[in-house]
Amino acid sequence: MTSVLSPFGPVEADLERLRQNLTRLVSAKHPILATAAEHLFSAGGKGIRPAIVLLIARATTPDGEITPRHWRLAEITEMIHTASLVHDDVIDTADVRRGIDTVNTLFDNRVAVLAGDYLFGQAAWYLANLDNLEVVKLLSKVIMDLPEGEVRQSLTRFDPDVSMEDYLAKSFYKTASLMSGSSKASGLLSGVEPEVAERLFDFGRDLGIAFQIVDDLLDFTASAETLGKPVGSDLSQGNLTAPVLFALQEFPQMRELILTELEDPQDLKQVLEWVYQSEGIPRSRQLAR
Ligand code: GRG
Repeated sequence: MTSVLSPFGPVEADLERLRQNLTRLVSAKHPILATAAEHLFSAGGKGIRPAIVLLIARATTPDGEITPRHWRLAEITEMIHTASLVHDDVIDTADVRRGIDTVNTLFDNRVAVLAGDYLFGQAAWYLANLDNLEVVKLLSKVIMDLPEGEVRQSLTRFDPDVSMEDYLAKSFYKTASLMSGSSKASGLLSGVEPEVAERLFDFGRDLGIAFQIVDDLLDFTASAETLGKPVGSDLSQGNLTAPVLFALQEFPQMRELILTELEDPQDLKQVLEWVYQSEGIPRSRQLAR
């Protein structure tokens, strides 16, 4: 539903068209590969990344129009994002994504890895066809950044010595790189001045970091219905998310608890809840602090 307060209001109908286009663009010949590659598109997703591309197009083209090349960039951006989700679910052995079965659950890990590869290849194909070398370089760098972020997350699980700098770097690679790269690319396709293109990159980067922090908080506080996946899945895997980083800075016992104290030190959600409880902070106020 379109809300007057939604920042996506001006592109809400465009996003619907984009979702239909994405399914049509999958041209894998083998039916299993085609079904697997389309699977997450069928559940939609919030479409934040393509919405940003389309909004920047409207703000930077002379008549506020979305050109065919901006459309294609929005589709490429969502393909890259979806490919990374498909691979991420294999790494995390996740069952549910966007409220439906993950590709690895619907088929198996082999098909999911190949479907993610297919989507990355398809994104590269359409990217090359945009015929803009600077945009190709920008988004190729994004595709390199995604595993950079994932490996940083994987290798720091349950590590209470992770710093805020580590957290911000990981969040940039994993989440903000795609938002910054595609924001700048949208401006470049409109022919904006280099200085404006850099500001668009900064905008996407800051938005991406903020988005990751909110995503981390929701993993601790939301409900499974609103999240489209189980709550606490990041914490139960030992990811050092924003509320953990905050508690590590605020409460000295947090570090010790992660290392030793709890019966099951592998569940950071339990550790966090225990610390908030011992500090006398009711659940309703945990977010407000
Ligand atoms: C590039 C080969 C290659 C591998 C990718 C697995 C991996 C390496 C990267 C994972 C990157 C990842 C999954 C980051 C998570 C970012 C994030 C906050 C996702 C959730 O975004 P939403 O909430 O999702 O916008 P929807 O479903 O709404 O699109």
